[in-house]
Amino acid sequence: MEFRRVVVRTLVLLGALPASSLDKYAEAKAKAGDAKAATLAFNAAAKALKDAFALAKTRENAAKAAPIIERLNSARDKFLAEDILAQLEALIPSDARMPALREKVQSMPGPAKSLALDLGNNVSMKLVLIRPGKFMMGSPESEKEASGDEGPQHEVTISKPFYMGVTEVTQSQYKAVMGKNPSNFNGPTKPVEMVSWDDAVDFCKKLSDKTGKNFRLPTEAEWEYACRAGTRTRFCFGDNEGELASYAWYFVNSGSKTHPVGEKSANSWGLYDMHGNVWEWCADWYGGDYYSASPTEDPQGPASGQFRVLRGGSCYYYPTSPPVFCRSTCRVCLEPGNRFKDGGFRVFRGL
Ligand SMILES: [Ca+2]
Repeated sequence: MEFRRVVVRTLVLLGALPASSLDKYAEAKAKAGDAKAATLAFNAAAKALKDAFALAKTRENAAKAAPIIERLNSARDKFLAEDILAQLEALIPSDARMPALREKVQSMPGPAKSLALDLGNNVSMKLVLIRPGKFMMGSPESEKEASGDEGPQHEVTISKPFYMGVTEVTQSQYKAVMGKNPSNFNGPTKPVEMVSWDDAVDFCKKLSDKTGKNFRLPTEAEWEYACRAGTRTRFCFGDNEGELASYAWYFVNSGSKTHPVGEKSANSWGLYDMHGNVWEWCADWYGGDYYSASPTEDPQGPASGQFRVLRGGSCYYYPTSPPVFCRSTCRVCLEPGNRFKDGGFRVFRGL
């Protein structure tokens, strides 16, 4: 009973503090080893930011959200501040506080827009920052060549910014981390292939050990969000498969072999070969009916399964329409131990 009173009192006190102060308080408590107080403060900070976001949704309340932006200071809050500001721009663009708020948000520190990892022996790996947001995951029933497991199309929130490998992991990158190159189509700047899901996860673990940062495979949702880059069309550039050769190595132009990464056009978020070249392992177990009941925020895939998901299509021949597997929403799956000559991956890193 006493503990409950303390928790309630702490929450009330924390609720009175602005979000960025709560962040600092939580960090101090976490450093001091007081996990309970740190968790309470982080939760209260998250609630304060959610409240600000809700306030900024109606004209009537928008002005109340302005002081909350004034209190946001950490790089972690930059995207949220930008989102709230965008809503205020739509609701109260002439408010007297807006010029100061615009300046404030613009001057807030933000995470680095890209990362370049030094893997040794003159080998590096580039990642690009992807901001959080909402998108429509999966295909509408009307989409040409959509299959049943791509629906129902549903809104998904990617709640945190992240870094995504600009290209598929190359053979030189794989060798720099793992000390070997299992690929069938040899070439240092070609994507590594003949790697199983387990090999890809192992690579991420070794890369994490090497760099001290936490790398992993993207979830299906993160992959599709990054592939779409804000689009709702079959491909990251639109619906017209006649343009696919500008963005992808696929059966029609590849000669059924892989090509050096990054030779085709990137999508609008700076990611290359999301369509074609090699299939890309994602973190998730495959669930054919997963979309009908998946979480709306940061879905992680089914808790268990037999197969892991692959995305994006490849350079190789398939006995159907060549562009079909390159679509942003196409899902295929294989057992995690499978290695094949058009199967690779790219890496994900949280902030
Ligand atoms: Ca690819």
